[in-house]
Amino acid sequence: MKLSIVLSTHAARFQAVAFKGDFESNVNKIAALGYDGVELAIRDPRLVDGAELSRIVSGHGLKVPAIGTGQAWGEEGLSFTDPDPAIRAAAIERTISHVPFAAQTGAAIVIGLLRGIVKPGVTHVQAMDWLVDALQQCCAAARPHVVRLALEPICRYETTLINNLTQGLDLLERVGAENMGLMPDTFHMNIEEPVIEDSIRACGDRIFHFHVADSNRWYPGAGHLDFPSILDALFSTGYPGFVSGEFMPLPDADTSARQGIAFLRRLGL
Ligand code: LER
Ligand code: MN
Repeated sequence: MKLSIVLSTHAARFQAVAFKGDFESNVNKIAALGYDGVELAIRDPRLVDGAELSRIVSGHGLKVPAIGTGQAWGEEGLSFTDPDPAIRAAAIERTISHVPFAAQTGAAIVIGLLRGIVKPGVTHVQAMDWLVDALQQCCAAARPHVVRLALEPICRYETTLINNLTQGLDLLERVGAENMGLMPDTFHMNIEEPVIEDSIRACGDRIFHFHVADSNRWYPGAGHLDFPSILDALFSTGYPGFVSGEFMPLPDADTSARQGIAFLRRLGL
């Protein structure tokens, strides 16, 4: 099993990110703990030096399996489904601006909360139409660079747009792009899926990236999720990618990262 962990390139408000702060020392720590990759949360590619990030990451023998984009929503309010067309256009432009670094590193671009929530005065149907249109534009821009996008089903407490994998698969049908897939997150699936393993198996080869946290959003092993069974379902689809830790830095970032990898490695997958 290839394991990565989410690392923010800047301090961020989102609490379920284990490592924030000084980039190189965090990469160093993550590599020393035995992870194979870092998933980078990047608010705006213009604020980072992609070549320098790549140099640091690969210098520690790590890969970048995915780029998280949610800070553009969390810190700036950009979304594909905002009633203001200028904000929707900025969200599309921001997503497309991740393509060069994604192409350089082979990372998938994750679409989490950048999809937005259904704002007052907007119907769900309208929001879905905007979402489909935005994803089609982003996928078309990414395709020539062989870059993939991964939409994350997110639980009802954070959005009303695409809460579960079935809705995610329906969305993929509507978008109709082969470089668009899903990123299931075990924390969200624990809330939304009737049977987590069945939902994963139904995705087949449409899983482009995968987040793990336990039921309480602590590191895997700290809650009651059945990770041997969940990961068995994931790998039964032929999933070749990374299992990426996105959990709260509790009791502290170092302990959570260490305990998470120790638990997952013990599974022997
Ligand atoms: C991001 O990957 C995620 O899981 C969301 O809960 C962000 O709010
Ligand atoms: Mn997630």
